[in-house]
Amino acid sequence: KDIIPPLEQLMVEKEGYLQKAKIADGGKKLRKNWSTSWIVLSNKKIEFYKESKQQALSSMKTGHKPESVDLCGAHIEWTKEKSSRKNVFQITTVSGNEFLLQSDIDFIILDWFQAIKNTIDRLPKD
Ligand code: I3P
Repeated sequence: KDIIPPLEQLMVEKEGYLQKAKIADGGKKLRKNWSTSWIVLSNKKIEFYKESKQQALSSMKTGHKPESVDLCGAHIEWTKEKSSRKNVFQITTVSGNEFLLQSDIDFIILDWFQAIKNTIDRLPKD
């Protein structure tokens, strides 16, 4: 029998490591805590895995769920005010979750910004 990969795997648009800090959950401010995250962008959501791709793959087998962010109606913008770090942008979801993403490497963060922005722009706003 042919092995058919789950649809979600076919729709991955970009994946890689970034620095991530969640700063609000459902509109409620959180204490900022930067950590490295393996980030998987598909055509309608972003998944944040706590550590490496390896752990991400093994968590798929164990059924352990990553943090999943619905990009429908989300906003993305560069910010200089929310961090002392360079190359930081913020994603705000309809549900009031706020994430900062950062990389010291200019082209890496620019690629991610464009990819996420393109995904958001392609989605219905509500
Ligand atoms: C925070 C930590 C963050 C820093 C944040 C600090 O301290 O140093 O890295 O954000 O600054 O409050 P703590 O670990 O004690 O919570 P940046 O690295 O993004 O500047 P902030 O309060 O100005 O957001």
